[in-house]
Amino acid sequence: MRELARRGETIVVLDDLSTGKRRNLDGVAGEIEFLEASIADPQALARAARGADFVVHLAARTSVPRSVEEPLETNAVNVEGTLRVLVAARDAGARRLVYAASSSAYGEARTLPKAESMPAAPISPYGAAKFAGELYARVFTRVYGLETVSLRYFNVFGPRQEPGSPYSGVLARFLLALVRGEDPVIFGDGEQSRDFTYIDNVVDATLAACTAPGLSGQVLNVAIGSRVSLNETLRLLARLTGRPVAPRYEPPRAGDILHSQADITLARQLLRYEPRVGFEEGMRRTWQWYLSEYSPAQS
Ligand code: UD2
Repeated sequence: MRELARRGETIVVLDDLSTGKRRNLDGVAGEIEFLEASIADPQALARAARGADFVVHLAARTSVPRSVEEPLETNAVNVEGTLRVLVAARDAGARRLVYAASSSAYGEARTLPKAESMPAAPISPYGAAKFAGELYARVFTRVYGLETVSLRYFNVFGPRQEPGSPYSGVLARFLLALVRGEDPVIFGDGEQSRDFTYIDNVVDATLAACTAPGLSGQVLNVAIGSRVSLNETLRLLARLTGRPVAPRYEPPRAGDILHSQADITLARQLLRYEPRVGFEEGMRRTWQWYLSEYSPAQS
């Protein structure tokens, strides 16, 4: 949002604030038309999409374990909701829709790194629903001529990510625990690994995907292209923060993938994408933000 505002674009945001906060738009709120509404609401969607050249569809019900507990709700938002956004973009005559797909589509695929040419094999309701969104996007390209691009984001993190729910992303949860002087929880032995991707890289790829030529119907990985285990992550955090880190180990979660790492060759070629912020630098910036936002002295 901030980058779009910086570029002087006209921006409409539709968000039901089910996980985000109005405050996250501080500093750019004056440059944005904000509609507090859900993607389940076709009228609100039509209003938001009216006159849009590009629709970036980021709304989702995240979390693998929540999808295991509530598969119907996950489907309603991530599949039906995505379908509604596609319909609204089509009806508004948008030039292109960029869909936030997920690395969870790869599921059990054991080969690393994971390339777009590998078959999708999701192992959670969340992964299945996000993959279904890709299929719908491609079908809309083929049947209605709406240009679509699906970006498989790999474990995005950074400032403003909500840390307060059991379903929040693991790095947000780790950082909140450290700020509060609590022990982070690891589900499993901590040797599972992720291609944690700092938000600025995701913004670069997403904006490039709006305008790069010849992309319609494509599915592309967006990541850093390396992986780090949860145990290594906590060791790095101990070093960056200078605080003691003693994780509590609990049983692994259902639907969890063991290792995740992207091949980003295609995004490099087609989007001229290059991750600008590495994992460690991203963690440093994110820690600073959590520190200023959540330190006991601040709240
Ligand atoms: C999946 C997708 C990711 C994104 C996300 C949205 C994969 C590989 N990634 O993320 O791209 O779509 O879903 O929700 O499918 N964990 C702990 N302690 C905690 C919290 C989590 O140990 O307090 C573990 C968790 O069991 C998992 C890892 O950390 O092994 C990452 O969990 P997550 O919920 O941050 O993200 P993940 O990989 O399910």
